[in-house]
Amino acid sequence: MAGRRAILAVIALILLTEGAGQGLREAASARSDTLCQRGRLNEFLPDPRRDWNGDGSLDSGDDWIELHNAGSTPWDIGGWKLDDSDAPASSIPYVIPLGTVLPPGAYAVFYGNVTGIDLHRTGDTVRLLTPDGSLADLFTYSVGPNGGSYSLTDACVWTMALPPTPGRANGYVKVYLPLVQRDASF
Ligand SMILES: [Ca+2]
Ligand SMILES: [Ca+2]
Ligand SMILES: [Ca+2]
Repeated sequence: MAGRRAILAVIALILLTEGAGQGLREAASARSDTLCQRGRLNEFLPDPRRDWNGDGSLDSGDDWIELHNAGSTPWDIGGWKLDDSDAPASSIPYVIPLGTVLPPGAYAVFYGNVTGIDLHRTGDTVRLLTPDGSLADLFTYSVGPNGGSYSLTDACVWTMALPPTPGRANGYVKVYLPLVQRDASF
């Protein structure tokens, strides 16, 4: 064959979240359908290994918490609060600015440099509180995800098995590998 060279492949690696229910490293808590179908904690990253907030430094400011409006109506999160463990020495809750509204299907990410919340690397509790301080959602973890995030799957189960996706749907993303030209003789 001329040149004995061939374009071997364009590989579209598409891993879909539908399979996320299998092989989870941690399925810490299944949650009620009611909670999963409305506004909720959706993902968080407690042990950053990169400059997630893009401010040029790597520190606890790169922790982040993601909220998601899984409901069908706008979610006014102004006045709602984010916090870590409610232990006495804990930081005070972060109050989401008034006027913050998440449309249906939207995501919002709150970084540690804004919230002042430094989630513990090896274990902590992430809490979402209503404006009156009532507990709306929480997740407690005892194993650090080593630079990764805890994500809520489509099956509404927390897992460490998915890559971090701040501001986007949880799950694997489409990765298109470049054209590869190789000598077909080997
Ligand atoms: Ca940073
Ligand atoms: Ca942290
Ligand atoms: Ca996400």
